[in-house]
Amino acid sequence: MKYFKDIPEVKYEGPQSDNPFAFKYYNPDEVIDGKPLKDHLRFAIAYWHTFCATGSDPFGQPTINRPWDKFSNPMDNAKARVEAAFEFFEKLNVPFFCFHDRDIAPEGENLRETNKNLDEIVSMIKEYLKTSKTKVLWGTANLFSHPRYVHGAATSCNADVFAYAAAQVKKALEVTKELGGENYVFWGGREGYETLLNTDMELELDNLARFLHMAVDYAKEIGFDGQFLIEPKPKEPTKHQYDFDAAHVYGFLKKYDLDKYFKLNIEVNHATLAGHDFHHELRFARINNMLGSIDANMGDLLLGWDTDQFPTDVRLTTLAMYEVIKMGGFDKGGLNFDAKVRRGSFELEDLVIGHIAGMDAFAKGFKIAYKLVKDGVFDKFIEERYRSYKEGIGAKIVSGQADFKTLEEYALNLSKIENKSGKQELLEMILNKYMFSE
Ligand code: XLS
Ligand code: NI
Ligand code: NI
Repeated sequence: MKYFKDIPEVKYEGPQSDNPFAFKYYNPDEVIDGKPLKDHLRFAIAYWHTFCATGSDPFGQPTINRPWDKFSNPMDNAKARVEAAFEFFEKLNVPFFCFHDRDIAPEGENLRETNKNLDEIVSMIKEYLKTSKTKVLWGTANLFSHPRYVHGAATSCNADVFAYAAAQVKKALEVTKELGGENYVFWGGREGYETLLNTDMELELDNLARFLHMAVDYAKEIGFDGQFLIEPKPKEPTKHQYDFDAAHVYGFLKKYDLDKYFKLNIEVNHATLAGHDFHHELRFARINNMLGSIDANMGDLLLGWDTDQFPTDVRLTTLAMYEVIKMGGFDKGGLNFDAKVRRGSFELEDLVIGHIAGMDAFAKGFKIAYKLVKDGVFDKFIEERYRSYKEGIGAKIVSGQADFKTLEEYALNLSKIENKSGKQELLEMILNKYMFSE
């Protein structure tokens, strides 16, 4: 216990508290619907942002200097980072964390050395996990930072790169299994293109599917029973990412017979980059039984990139938790704070405060959403709105008894069509009422 010694253990103090190091709305042990809040929300910390981010951006150098990054040897830094991470997990009493292979251990001279580095850190983490209350929500492989992935990994034009990426994912799967990870994530990294003038889109997509099938087969072979997740994102780093949004990924998985092995990891900021509400992506995933997990952050709508800010917008968290509750809660997934403190928030305590703000916003959102679901506020309205499909011609359409001819006959005899108001303003007013009174 040394890196965060000036920061007290974060406890629930309630909405009256002014203590920046206390939860105001997230009481982990508060039981709602027979389950403590911490099990509803399943918060996770993103190793890369929280322990590796330096605050550098395309215009400027790092602004963040973490005390665990002080060694000249990258393996010494990696070990110090593990110590800092578990100290941090304990301070926040957070149940999970997520990692990329390269966040926890540095690349070596070659793949053998890289794997050796990883093994060393993994055994260290394994020791910590024995006594820690924090577990692994998901693992993944970084197939985008190293220059070898300049043209992509599974969708690279270079078969050697495909092979290298396969070897990396093989190892990352083994490691995720060894650390007890409940999920394994594929985020597209550089799987996309910059220009079609040099791209065989068909081969690249086929190869991506081949790659994912190999991952599924290997997971079976080693007995990894975690949930596979794909994280859609429309652009950045490439101009066009193949895993554009939830609907794209769903179509891709269906085409290649992969849908039964995968669910989706939906990220707020990726949804908005795709021109969707976060709510839209979650709803699409849920109704197709594809909602697996969430990368919890938020963007800035005035900036067109993935700013990965801590989610503090309660309307956003409410509508997100609404979908999670409607799906019956998370199974293996959770809420991973794929979020980083701003470049200007370079003090150590900002890291703690960022997470508290995010956890409070989601706890509050959960409570509001729970009431909305329990009172059937939107359900009742929606049921009434679609009532025409419960009887008469609507019932025939839904049950498959109608065809164009019967519908034409019906329409020819219709004297008048009457529509009703969609009442959007009323529903938004009611949503606000629930938000303000909870
Ligand atoms: C990047 C992604 C990434 C994934 C994990 O935009 O959000 O952080 O979650 O590779
Ligand atoms: Ni993410
Ligand atoms: Ni992202």
